[in-house]
Amino acid sequence: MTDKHQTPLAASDPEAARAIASELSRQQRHIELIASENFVSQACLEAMGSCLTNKYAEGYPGKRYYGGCECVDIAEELARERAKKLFDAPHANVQPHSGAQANAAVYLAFCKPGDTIMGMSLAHGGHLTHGSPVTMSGIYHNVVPYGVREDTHLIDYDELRQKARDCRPRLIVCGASAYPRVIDFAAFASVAREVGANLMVDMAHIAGLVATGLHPSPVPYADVVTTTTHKTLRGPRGGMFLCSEEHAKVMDKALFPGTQGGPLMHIIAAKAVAFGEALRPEFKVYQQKTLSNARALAEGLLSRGFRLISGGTDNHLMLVDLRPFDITGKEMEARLGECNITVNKNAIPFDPQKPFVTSGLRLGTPAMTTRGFDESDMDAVAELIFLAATDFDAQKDKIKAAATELCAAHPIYERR
Ligand code: DSN
Repeated sequence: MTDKHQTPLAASDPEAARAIASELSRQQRHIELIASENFVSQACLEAMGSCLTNKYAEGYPGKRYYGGCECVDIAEELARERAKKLFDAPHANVQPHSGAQANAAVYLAFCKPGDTIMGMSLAHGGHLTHGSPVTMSGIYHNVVPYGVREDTHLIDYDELRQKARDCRPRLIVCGASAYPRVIDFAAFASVAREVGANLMVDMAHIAGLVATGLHPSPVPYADVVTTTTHKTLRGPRGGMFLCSEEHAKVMDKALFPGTQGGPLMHIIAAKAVAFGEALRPEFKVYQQKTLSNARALAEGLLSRGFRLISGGTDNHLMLVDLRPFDITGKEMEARLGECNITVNKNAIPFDPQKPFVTSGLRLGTPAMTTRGFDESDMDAVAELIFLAATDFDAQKDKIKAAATELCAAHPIYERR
């Protein structure tokens, strides 16, 4: 091996090293309220940066298309077995590179081009890969969306059933990326059974809550459950699916070779590490704090005059309707970003604004709970958001200083 090949990053490629160092510094100095983000453990980071990235391992443990897979087989078996235990699932596949890839495999396994699928409308809190016309799911299938009720902002289970009776879908997709309430998986399963559809649940946002019993599990109800591994589950960026033994073979084939090639063995090792962490009692305590912090943030916002979609939250996220303050999601995202508070603008149900402007913000507590924020910190964050909405020009320096101070009190990835 040449000397150059063994040179540390900072010396070998200062430009790339600087980008990474800058991002580390940004993460340390900013309050992260993007509901789908989190901070992985040092152990998980280490696994991701390991030599397992060098290994081709197409196939599955014990049945690979390459030699030399005996060590990565151990890592994948660990991840699979821990995932099964965590979610009490008969079969787990930890190879999806992302949630979108896991979902693509389900469409390939259960649907043909032109089949009808139902998914939650993106405009009501659904996900792109649940039938949006700009994705494969929407391009290849006839999509009938369902949504939330205008008066309660809760999933309209009556509408779902009526539409399913009318369109007889091949697959019903359940799951959301901006829905703050508990999802009734039994109701979805009952509709799917009635109309002879398969049911896929994408639990990406709430997987950590499901793993710890703080949200009902979709596993007993769905033909396939998909998820990402990096949101509330706090693992590496990636995906996974769970299913019964009955669907295991067709689903595994739909993932590889159906939609993916070589698995990312370093990421799979990191999934094993994260699932191991999630099996420990302290992970449940973390998830409980994520929920109490979400409630504290919601109450802090409501008491300062913000409106929340559905009136509050049962999970780790909330959707803020900014219209009482006469400001758009786009503007609030920019104002908060200027003050070291990272959020994403988000359409609210029946939003009069365009998707790139929006009337809402989506806020979540998984990341800052990992950093050790408590309920009083969340109330302080609510106050900063209020100041940004009402008195930005006069208060922006004060907001930024307060956000920086809160971050400094809860350090992350500092060398000891
Ligand atoms: N983009 C993710 C989110 O932010 O919710 C979903 O995949």
